[in-house]
Amino acid sequence: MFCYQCEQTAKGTGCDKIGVCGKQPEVSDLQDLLVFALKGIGFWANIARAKGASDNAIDRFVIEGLFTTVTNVDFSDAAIAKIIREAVAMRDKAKALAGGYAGTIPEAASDWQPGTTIADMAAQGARQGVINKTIDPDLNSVQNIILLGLKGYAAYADHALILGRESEEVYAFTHKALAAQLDPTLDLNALVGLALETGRINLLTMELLNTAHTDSYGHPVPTPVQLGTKAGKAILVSGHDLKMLEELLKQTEGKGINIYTHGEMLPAHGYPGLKKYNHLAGNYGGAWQDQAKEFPEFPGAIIFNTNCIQKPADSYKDRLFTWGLVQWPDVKHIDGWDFSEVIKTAEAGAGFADNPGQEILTGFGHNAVLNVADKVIAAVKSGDIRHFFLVGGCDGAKSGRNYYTDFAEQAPKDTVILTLACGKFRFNKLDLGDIGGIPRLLDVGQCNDAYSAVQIAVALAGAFECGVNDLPLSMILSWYEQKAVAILLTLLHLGIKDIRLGPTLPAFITPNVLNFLVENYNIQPIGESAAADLKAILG
Ligand code: SF4
Ligand code: SF3
Repeated sequence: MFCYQCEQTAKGTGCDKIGVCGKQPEVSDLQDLLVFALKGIGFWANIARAKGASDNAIDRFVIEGLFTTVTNVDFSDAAIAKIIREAVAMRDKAKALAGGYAGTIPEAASDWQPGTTIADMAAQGARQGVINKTIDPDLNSVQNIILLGLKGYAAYADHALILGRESEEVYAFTHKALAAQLDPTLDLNALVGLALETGRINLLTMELLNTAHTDSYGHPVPTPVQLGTKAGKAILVSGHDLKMLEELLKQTEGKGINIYTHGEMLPAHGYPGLKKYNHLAGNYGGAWQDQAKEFPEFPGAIIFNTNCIQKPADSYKDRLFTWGLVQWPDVKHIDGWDFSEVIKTAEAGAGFADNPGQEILTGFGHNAVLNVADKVIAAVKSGDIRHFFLVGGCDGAKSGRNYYTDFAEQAPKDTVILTLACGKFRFNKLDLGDIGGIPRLLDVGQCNDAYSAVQIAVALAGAFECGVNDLPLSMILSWYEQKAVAILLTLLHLGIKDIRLGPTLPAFITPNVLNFLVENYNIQPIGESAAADLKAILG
């Protein structure tokens, strides 16, 4: 195995024996074979589309296949082997749709067949890893940046699809970019162009998902979220999928079961169409990396609908469920929309007693923030707000991530912090007060709500008649998995400069590619201390 797609990769260079995330070598090799198969599908689907032919089943399959390989989604060798077999059938379908091709057919798009056993398939995958020694390392680096960006937005496209939204433009680009992975004639310029285009398509996908969310559940409104517990049986929902949460809320109504959010589900509380359920009781626990510590104490059923699942301890494994593309070997998987088994498990659990706790605020999507735009603009003009920070992104286990807590704590009182994604758990319980009624900490939502943050920044730039780079706004980002890569590409596509990124820089970026990013975008690693960075930014 060799995998270097996430921030916690071994020694900062790559996992080559077992994943730090818990991914077994065989699973990693199977994921590589799946990606290889998806490139082959992309090759043919891209040709077919140029001739005016497409197939929605292929389009959707590729998105789901890519999302399957995102960090902390699918740890099941049997599940991935099944998807590989389906992928080969999809490739043949795409090839038939393309109706012939006169050029050279790359190996990934040839008529290769998967081995009969999982071990055979893993051995095939081991030969198709992400490091391609036959090409220049910088080209390979940008190829992998594109691939990881595709994986990232595939997650968002999948959530949008579950709510009935999809985009031909997203599908067409995905196939084009997968095909490009097999094209040895593309030079660095062409690949960098594709990487920025990946960022544009991610923006489009996040917009699609935002529309799907707000059309289904209304625009988020500022909402206090209980961190304590309510008497009753309990189910904990972790992940990003709002539709799955809604279905569970419907199926548990009037049953004396309370639903708690975990991690990236926290912003669900801000949506009128979800907060209307009285038994959406609160948020339990911190970000994903704390689950092994927090889940044993949860007295009910727990269900993951997307990343980030970790190896479950025996103390809660029999109360744990997966849904959608998430799979862990020997953990019960709910296929479809019937959650009765989860409900039964919750009913058998002890449940919580009444124990009210702290309340935190969520629900500051672009609609809510722009509703008070006049107030915000006046506060900037009067000098009451000196600077905005977007402190957002993924959380993770590294100790260096304390930087983000320090940053929020030490940001001067005349600054406002916008935050999103699970990195917020580092500081969302701090009472940062307000500036003339505007809370100093605004939770914009999930990682995909980076779309909302972009809308806020663009609206502010419009109000001040300047570019986003000229706003008193600094972006302090934390990354962990591939959705963060997609979002970073979006920010680069928008021409946003001076981003500070941490806790460490990605292993898949070569020194030359990093130089390119520094020269063109002044992207920089977070500094030694939050205090020093705050001083450098604010002067
Ligand atoms: Fe290692 Fe991250 Fe890959 Fe897991 S996803 S194997 S931790 S690089
Ligand atoms: Fe977190 Fe896994 Fe990235 Fe959606 S839940 S941000 S890490």
